[in-house]
Amino acid sequence: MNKIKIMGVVVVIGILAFAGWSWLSQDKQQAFDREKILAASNAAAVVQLPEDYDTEDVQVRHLSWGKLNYYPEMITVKAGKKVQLVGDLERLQGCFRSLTIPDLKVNGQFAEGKETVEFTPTQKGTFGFGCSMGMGNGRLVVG
Ligand SMILES: [Cu+2]
Repeated sequence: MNKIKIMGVVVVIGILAFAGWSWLSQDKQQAFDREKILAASNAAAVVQLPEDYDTEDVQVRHLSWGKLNYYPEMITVKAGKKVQLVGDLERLQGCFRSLTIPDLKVNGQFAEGKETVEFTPTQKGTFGFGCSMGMGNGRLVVG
């Protein structure tokens, strides 16, 4: 009788230990995956772009893809001068290569061999931009 009780206790302890171990290791695995995802996402957020610059008749600005959104999320230009938006084709993929600024009636497309979208803002203000499907959201500030 005693032997059976002891065996029962041992079996219960064994089951609990196994359940606890698998629960713990699963938790660790998930934590590891989360860290990996976060690290990858942070690495992806580090975007290296050429310097923006202005000449007498054009304002050159660069646009890329950062962390789940366009990068930079805000582009500042002056009214009345042509804007040349240079798309980072390496990071802008799929529909994010289409760029719309609805308020300014800009419907542009970054493509291999034609990586710029040009327009001349005439009115001052802040205008939203995004892809043609309305994903990603940035602001063009015209001063
Ligand atoms: Cu899109």
